[in-house]
Amino acid sequence: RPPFTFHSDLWEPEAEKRMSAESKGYVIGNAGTGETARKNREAFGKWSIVPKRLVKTSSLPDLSTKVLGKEFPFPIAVAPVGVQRIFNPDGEEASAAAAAAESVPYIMSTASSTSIEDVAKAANGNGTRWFQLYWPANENDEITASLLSRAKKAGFSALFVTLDTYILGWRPSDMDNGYNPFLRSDKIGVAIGFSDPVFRKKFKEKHGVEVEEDMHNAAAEWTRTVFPLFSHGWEDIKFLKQHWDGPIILKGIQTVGDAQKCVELGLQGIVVSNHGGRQVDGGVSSLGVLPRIVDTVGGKLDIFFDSGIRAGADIAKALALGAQMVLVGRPYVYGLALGGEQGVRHVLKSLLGDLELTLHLAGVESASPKHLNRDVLEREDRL
Ligand code: HOC
Repeated sequence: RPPFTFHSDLWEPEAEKRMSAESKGYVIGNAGTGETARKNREAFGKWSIVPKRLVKTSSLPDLSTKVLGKEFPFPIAVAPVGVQRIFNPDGEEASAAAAAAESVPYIMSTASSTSIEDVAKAANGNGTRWFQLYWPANENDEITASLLSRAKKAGFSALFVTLDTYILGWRPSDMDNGYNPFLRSDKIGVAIGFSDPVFRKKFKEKHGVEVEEDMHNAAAEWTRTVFPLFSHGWEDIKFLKQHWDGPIILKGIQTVGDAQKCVELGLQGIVVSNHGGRQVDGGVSSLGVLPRIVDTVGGKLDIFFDSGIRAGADIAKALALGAQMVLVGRPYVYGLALGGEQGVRHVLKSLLGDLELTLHLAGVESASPKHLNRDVLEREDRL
């Protein structure tokens, strides 16, 4: 039994006790020495909330936020996490249903262990669904177009394109386990690829057999398709625009220059993220780079944030520094491992309750993500 109230430090070890060595290695899997992941967490401690007193308020904080031209009741989204069936047999369907039940957008990973169409059915078509793309190389543009058209048809309304994962990082925990969930005997990460008509057609043309007749080779090919080794360039964004008529948000932005390019290209948003410290070791903290990016492009596109969120106060700090919505990743994976859909719901509800109380007690007159700003924070080293 997990401790009842969600607390990341308690739920993480409890969840890990229930996982296989591979699943555990995968979820904790940071790049290299773990320095980036560590800095992600430490960065939150560098900013402190300074509560003001006798600030007369008569209502609880309004947690609503506006992104992609729409109002959302809460400033969090469920981050794209792959292969969720390794944590619970209900996998992505449970997380998507939980997100819909809690009125939180669900971002579906290309590396899901469930197909696009099945995730769309999970919440009886309810809830906001966004699709995350691991972007195949130009030679596989036809596959990219197929994924985007399937996502559109299944009611996914925004496209989050992950830019920092053209190859997976140096992750000792996965390497020790010889772990690639796509290549496991149950091929758990390939649901989207194996159900894709264009991937299937191309595989047959190349190898003369159906995907099911040479599963191992097909899984390896799908791995190479979505993690193609080399990055695209800015000039390739036009392909995405031609094939996706909704909002496009680039995920993995860490520099002011890249954020400015997104504005120039007329994109709707960015996710300031370092992939939870799973890709580049010795990197900058995601929260550390957020303020300068907000100062340069804030108001010109929507700013999402992820990497290191574990509690309500973390969400409050990211919002106060200028993010409009925050993506929650590992915490809901622990909820999924411990309690399926209900576990994910519990984590989401707890984070939002914790955020609401934190803002309420911070003595902010208009404690809403829309009005929150740096006045509520101080740099700890300047106190
Ligand atoms: C080879 C399968 O974003 C991560 C994910 C990528 C998942 C695919 C792993 O682990 O950071």
